[in-house]
Amino acid sequence: MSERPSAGCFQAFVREQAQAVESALLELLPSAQDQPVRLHEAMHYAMFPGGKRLRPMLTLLGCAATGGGLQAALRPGAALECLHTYSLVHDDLPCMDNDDLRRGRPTCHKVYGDSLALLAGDALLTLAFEGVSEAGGAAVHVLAKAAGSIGMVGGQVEDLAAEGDAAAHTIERLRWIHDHKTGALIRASLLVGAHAGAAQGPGPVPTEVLDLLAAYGDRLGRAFQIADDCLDMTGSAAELGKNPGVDVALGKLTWPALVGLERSLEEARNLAQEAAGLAEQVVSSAAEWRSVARSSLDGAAKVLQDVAFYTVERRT
Ligand code: GRG
Repeated sequence: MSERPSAGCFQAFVREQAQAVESALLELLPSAQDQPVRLHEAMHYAMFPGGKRLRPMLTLLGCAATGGGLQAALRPGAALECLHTYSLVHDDLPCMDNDDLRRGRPTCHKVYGDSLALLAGDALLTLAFEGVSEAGGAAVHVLAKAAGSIGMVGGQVEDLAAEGDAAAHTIERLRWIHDHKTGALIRASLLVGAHAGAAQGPGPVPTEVLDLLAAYGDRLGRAFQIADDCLDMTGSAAELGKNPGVDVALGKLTWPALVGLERSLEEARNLAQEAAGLAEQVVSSAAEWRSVARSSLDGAAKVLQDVAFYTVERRT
């Protein structure tokens, strides 16, 4: 495997953009003092302080790597984080994974009760569509597909079904679950960013650019979920902000359960390497579309490459 490019530049990007992302989130959410206060408090509780904010960062990167200005991607990126947070709130409910720790604190339903946590998740999901609408109809379409029955929710359904069906555990089934449960939203985060930045472009983003960005997102999503499966086995509650060992306890279909930790991490690193190669192609085709120098997108390409490796090596 070749050397990791520009190690650390994704973390520098996150540091630079973190404040703007938090501000966009605060602007998008109704105030916690608005009626109904308890509902809005529950939404704020789930959102702040957040986790890694990976999805809004990917929206910003999808925009930057295709030549757009970051400002246009901030609210759409906040929308992706709302949708992601809804999925975590629902995932933690007793009828799903039944978890009591998330982002280092008691889960939303432990504090606000099951009904309000369910409704806070619903409200975050709906709010996500308000926020993403600012990136145009194509972005709304991308998010709707990624979040629904042929995307994240479909993946969650198959993940739950696989829990009680150890005889049918295969790599193919696992890849399908990961691509839908996790990958669909990661890929959508990038694509929404590209659509958001197209307002300043010479027209809609060409299919070729979108396809390359989607292919990059597919690799990133797979690598991310493999790393997540491994961290469930090797991470601590302090590192993860959630209880480790849940996958094993629930008899979940995971990469380490199927092929072991070492082979799982090797697969994740190979995917990151593939993603890094695709990042080069994304910016080259975007530069051609916008008729700008390829070198003007070099910085974005490096961050896009680095986030792929960060995804595998992270401890949180
Ligand atoms: C409609 C009832 C109903 C359910 C919605 C809950 C659900 C469908 C889907 C859940 C999908 C899910 C939780 C996938 C796991 C994805 C994943 C690895 C989440 C952790 O993401 P991080 O590590 O979290 O980015 P932070 O806290 O850092 O944002």
